Amino acid sequence: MGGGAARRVAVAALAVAVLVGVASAAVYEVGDKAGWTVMGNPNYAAWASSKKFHVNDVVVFTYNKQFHNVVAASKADYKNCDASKPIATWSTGNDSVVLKTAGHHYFLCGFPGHCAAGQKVDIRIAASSDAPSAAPTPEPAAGGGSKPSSGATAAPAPHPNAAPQALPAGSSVAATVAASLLSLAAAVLA
Ligand SMILES: *[C@@H]1O[C@H](CO)[C@@H](O)[C@H](O)[C@H]1NC(C)=O
Ligand SMILES: [Cu+2]
Repeated sequence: MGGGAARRVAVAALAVAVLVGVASAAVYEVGDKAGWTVMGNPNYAAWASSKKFHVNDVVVFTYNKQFHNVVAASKADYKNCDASKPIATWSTGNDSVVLKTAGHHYFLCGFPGHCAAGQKVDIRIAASSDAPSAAPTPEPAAGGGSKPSSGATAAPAPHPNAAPQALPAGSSVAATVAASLLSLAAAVLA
């Protein structure tokens, strides 16, 4: 490979690296190595407070689906360990949840007794983090029937080729840099 080609590859690789860095949010395993369980009574409050969550971060719940699940709950239901009115439920045993809004995201295990035994976690994204909106997560309307308002949804497939325009707000400066690098790479490769 000639020097010119090597340089082109290097520039393209740099542009891709910047793009990927901008597009990727942090991914956290809930409970770290312990996972999502009641075995050993993991301290999920300590786990959550040890992280600094941002909008679009991903939390992964890994567990034996025969014994556990993941329920997104309102603050009141979280407090009362009431899994009867889930905002959303996951049950594959390996569930990635994107935290799409600032504020609290409440999760608990819906299996009898597990939440009361401590299998619950309150994941809070500070309003001052680089959120598209500083508004806290609204409480779901009492009585249910409304659409999930937590902003917690199943993780979409990763988009390694996502265009800079598709990037979340808050990374606009970095996205602009990435876009410039990409155009540079495109120009050099042309
Ligand atoms: C969970 O899913 C992710 C992504 O699909 C995969 O990379 C990972 O190995 C899975 N983990 C387990 C414990 O199955
Ligand atoms: Cu459980």
